[in-house]
Amino acid sequence: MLYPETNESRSIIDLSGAWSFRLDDGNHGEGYAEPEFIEGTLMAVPASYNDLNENREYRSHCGWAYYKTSFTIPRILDSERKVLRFDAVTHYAKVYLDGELIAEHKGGFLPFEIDITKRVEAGKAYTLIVAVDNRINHSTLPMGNEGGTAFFGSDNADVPSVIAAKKWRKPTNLPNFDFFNYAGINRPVRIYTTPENYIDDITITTSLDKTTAIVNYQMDCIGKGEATIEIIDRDGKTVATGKGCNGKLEITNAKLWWPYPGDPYLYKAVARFCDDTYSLDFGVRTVEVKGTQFLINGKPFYFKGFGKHEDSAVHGRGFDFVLDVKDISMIHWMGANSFRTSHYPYAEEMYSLCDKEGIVIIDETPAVGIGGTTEDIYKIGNFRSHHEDVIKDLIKRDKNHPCVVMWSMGNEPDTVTYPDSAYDYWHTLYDFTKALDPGNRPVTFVCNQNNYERDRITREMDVVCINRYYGWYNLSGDMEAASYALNLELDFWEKQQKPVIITEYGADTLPGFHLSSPEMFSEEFQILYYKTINTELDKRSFVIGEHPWNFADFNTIQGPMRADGNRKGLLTRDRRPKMAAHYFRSRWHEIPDFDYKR
Ligand code: E8X
Repeated sequence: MLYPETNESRSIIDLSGAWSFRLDDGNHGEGYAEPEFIEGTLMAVPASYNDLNENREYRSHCGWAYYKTSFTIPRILDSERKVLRFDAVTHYAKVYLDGELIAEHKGGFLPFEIDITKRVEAGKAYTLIVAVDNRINHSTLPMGNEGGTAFFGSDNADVPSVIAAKKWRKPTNLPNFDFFNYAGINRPVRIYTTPENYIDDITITTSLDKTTAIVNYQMDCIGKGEATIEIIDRDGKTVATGKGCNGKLEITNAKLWWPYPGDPYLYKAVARFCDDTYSLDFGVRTVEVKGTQFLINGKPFYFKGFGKHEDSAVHGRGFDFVLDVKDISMIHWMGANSFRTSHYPYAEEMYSLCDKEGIVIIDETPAVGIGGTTEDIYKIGNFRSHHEDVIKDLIKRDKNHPCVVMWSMGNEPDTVTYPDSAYDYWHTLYDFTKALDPGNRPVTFVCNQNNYERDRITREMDVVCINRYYGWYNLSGDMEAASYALNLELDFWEKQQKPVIITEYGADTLPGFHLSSPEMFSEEFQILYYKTINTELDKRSFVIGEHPWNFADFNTIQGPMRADGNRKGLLTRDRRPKMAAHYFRSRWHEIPDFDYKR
């Protein structure tokens, strides 16, 4: 799916700004409210609605919320094809144009679009209503607990039965994941135009023959006409051209895309079809898992970076380009070279920044929280087809980004309570994902099941990605024991002969809390924790990456284990460095991006 662009043949009408808004009051049908009901309250789009009003309901809401705006298409665009595109509506959307339901979409982190050409006339005003459902359960990704327990929240069981029996509380929307369930129109809404005959999608894959790049392209063209493509280098020089909707081009003496501080060289592909034009940046680079190494352009890469979140004060999970630019700056400042889009696909703009800045991405689906029940989630849950849809849409959206080097099918699913069901689910999904990616990238998922001998799937992934908290959640505060336990596990992984990335490890830390003798939550402990674990990781050549959890503090549901959210950040939520950020800055500027482990 192409990201909207303005050029000689295409235009964009941005619907960002102030929309009318109303939380459902329980008296409306499933996802529709009359326009007059939605009058009155101000809401910003794009943004999560949860932190944008002082009414407590905005954070505890469970169900539908309604947004309303209006638009008019300029007469000069009357002859053009018109498409209404939502970059992300979290988690379920119903879209009404002048009262008519024109689309529904499940999934809160990937774009969807509706061709409205035949539904609108230039010069006329239209009312757009979007109903947004924030409910999460065993059929959604991320997964919720349907009135059960929150990831770290209190459990119904501890509510005196006499109260629970009276069902004193409204339906709850408890997450089985550790981030606040921010909801709403979280990313931009636009109407973009194309000519009648247009380019619907472009796929570019590259390979290398010595110093010549082989560029395979496929343009999905709608309508009748001639298609051409032109490859332009960074100096504006045309280095290859082609005719037809698909073909193979060669770039001699090609410049490769390298992670920063290497040169993330980008070429521009200019595709033309009839009167339509679309320009797409792409990079020439190879990715391959070989033995226990992760090769980029044939060289063993070492992942230095983080699990992140799209999370900030006031915006919630709402798109914040300014923050993305700041995050890129902090990533460079710390000497990092990568991050995982934990635990959902991020906004498209961030991937384009990472293409330009040479920052490597592990691209993750919103499949987090699969488990949290004593029953077999793979039997009682109803999420497989949605999971496949999400993977299809993720690859369709991100397939051309050189910064994306691996797909993560999900985070911390239960793989040991019912290991056979888990194996059947994830093994087949791995094959499904592999088959979909034209770029043939490695595929993984991220596991936190400490019972690594009972978990039969993690070891089958192209790269073993494990979240481990020895010294925090287990052997709390005892770093000597943590080091011992970690080594017992690393001995197990050594035998699997797979590359291993520690995709999460960390300690909640209160900035400014200092102790002469390190104890949990102090800044000194966070550094002791990382120094201890990193010393052990450095001894293992098959460990090819370290991603502390988390890049920054982030918001979660309230609960006895969270003091103003999750505080494991190397940075505070407003991106100020804790002492551990300075520790990693000096460590990572010393560690090379390639050939760190021989
Ligand atoms: C944590 C992280 C959480 O924020 C992340 O989204 C997933 C969790 C740790 C592993 N991984 O809690 O800080 C969970 C351990 C459970 C005992």
